[in-house]
Amino acid sequence: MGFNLTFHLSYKLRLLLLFTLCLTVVGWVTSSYFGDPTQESPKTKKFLAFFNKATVLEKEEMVTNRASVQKVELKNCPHLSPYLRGLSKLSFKPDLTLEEVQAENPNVDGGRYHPEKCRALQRVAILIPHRNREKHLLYLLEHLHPFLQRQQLEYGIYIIHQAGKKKFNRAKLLNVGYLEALKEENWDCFVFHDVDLLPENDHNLYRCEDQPKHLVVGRNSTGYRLRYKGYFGGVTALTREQFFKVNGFSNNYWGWGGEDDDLRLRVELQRMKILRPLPEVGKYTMIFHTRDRGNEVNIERMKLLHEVARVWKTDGLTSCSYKLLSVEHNPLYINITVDFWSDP
Ligand code: UD2
Ligand code: MN
Repeated sequence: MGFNLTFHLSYKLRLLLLFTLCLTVVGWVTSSYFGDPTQESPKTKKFLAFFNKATVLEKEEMVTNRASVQKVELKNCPHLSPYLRGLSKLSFKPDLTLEEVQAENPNVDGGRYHPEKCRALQRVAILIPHRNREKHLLYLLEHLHPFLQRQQLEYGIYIIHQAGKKKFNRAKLLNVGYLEALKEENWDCFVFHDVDLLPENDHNLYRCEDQPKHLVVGRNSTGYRLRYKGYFGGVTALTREQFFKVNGFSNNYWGWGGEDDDLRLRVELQRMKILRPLPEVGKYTMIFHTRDRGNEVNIERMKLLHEVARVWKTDGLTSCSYKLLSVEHNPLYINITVDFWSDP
């Protein structure tokens, strides 16, 4: 019986204890649910702060993730840019400065640009042979940057500057431009561009086709007519592969003339065809100039033109040797300065 009483008591006690425990738990739970939120315990506060921070971080991460996804998933730019204006009248401000042109082109970074809102269809390197034509260069930069941006291209402008006073070699400079530009970007398309030629119509697209393209159909000085059949001078566009296939330009044309016809022969030897825009589209203004000192007419040019079929494989990109003096990334262009050893 004594045993029974103890058992009974302890059983009641245990029930009571259990009941009190339940009450405490219910009380605690309800107080933390319905209690004054400003009365949170330091522990709860800490937890809530951590939780809030984690949520903010997670939200931020989602935003950045979305941004990077957007970058990867940028849509291709349209085949025809909506920003084209057609034929435009060119103007030449006599006191134009490089600083002004820089201020007009805040989106160009180290001579390069790419559209913000879409993925350019081609990456284009513009190669400009240069010596002692600073004023022409300034007008070309002023005109070409907005022109190329209206065409929604990804591009880089390279000035290949021949140092020293040796005879000028336009073609070899352009070979250097191709080789050096490819060291920093795998450009799809190369536009070989005289410094003094300004395109008048932005429908003249600075991108490459499945055949080499001659962009200058006519100039102001020649009544906008093609100079002669097969003429391939001034501005041409070849893909990386097309230019590689012809082994680039010849390196042997010192002084004025012939190097453009040589390139045309190389293109024809590879059974490629030359494309041209419509006359209305392929209009250029050439800034007036006289023949430069150090670029006298090359009297060897006819002889060289007869040898193209025999020498093109060994004279060109594969044999282009030069002394690289500097590569500078200026705000509006990449300046490559070279010197050549040989001079006839
Ligand atoms: C024609 C061709 C050009 C080239 C040249 C013969 C056209 C529109 N252009 O130009 O592509 O075939 O005949 O070589 O048909 N340069 C300098 N500094 C110099 C010399 C030349 O920067 O001291 C550069 C400059 O980019 C110039 C280019 O070489 O635009 C061609 O020389 P040019 O303008 O004297 O020859 P041009 O107008 O007869
Ligand atoms: Mn010229």
